[in-house]
Amino acid sequence: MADRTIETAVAELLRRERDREDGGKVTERWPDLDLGTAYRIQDAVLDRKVRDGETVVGVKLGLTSRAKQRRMGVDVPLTGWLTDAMTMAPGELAPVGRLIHPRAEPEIAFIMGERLSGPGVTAERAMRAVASVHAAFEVIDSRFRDFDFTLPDVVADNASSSRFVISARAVPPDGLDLAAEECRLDVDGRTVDTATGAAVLGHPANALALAANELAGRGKAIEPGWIVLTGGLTDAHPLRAGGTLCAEFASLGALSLTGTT
Ligand code: 0L1
Ligand code: MG
Repeated sequence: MADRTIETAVAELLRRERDREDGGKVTERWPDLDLGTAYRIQDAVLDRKVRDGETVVGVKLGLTSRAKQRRMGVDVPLTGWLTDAMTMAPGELAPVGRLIHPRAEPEIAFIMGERLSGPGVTAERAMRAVASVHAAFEVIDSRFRDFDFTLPDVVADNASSSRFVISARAVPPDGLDLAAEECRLDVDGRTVDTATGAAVLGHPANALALAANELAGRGKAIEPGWIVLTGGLTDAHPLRAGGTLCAEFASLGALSLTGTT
């Protein structure tokens, strides 16, 4: 990054995504980058994408599990944007050949039935706004070398967002115990991880409420019809061309994701 302006950071992050190139942290050149400015960089990247024709389809939470926070060395959850260009249909091959160093993680996703606007949103209020619950995979692809970042870096980089897929099967939220929802993750037919929904801030509804309250600070709300990815239940695993990840959820069903060149 050549200097300390939002415009320079935005241009560099967009260039790396386009050119499939990772690089050093924003904070190497801008050590006192604060969280508010990092979110302004994130919003400005989104504005550029929207100007270029992309549409916002939802929001994502990142670093909502303690295990992942410990591994990435960042102990605060964050939010980012989802656009139509990141969306994959179930069964669609993930274009890993067009990405930098993709990793994938199973998540619980919501489709919103009502607008959810903070501040002061509780987990109970958040769940009442949910229309349906889905199994999901997120493909993350940090624009920083070796996924090495601080909190302001990963916020500026839209929480490493790249692609995502949610199951076609829509499960009504009533009657689900999402804290106890079990998930088994297989990579190329071998079980590598298991978790429950409690891994996501104790309950995925806590992540949804957190997103609504964080967005309120940016003058925004979660809109009806939007998708919310609540955060990885397990560690993220490398996604390779020809490799397949399969997440088997107890109530939400199974979802698989295969990479291609
Ligand atoms: O969705 C996520 O949890 C990713 C947040 C950013 C951290 C990472 O790149 O692992
Ligand atoms: Mg994620």
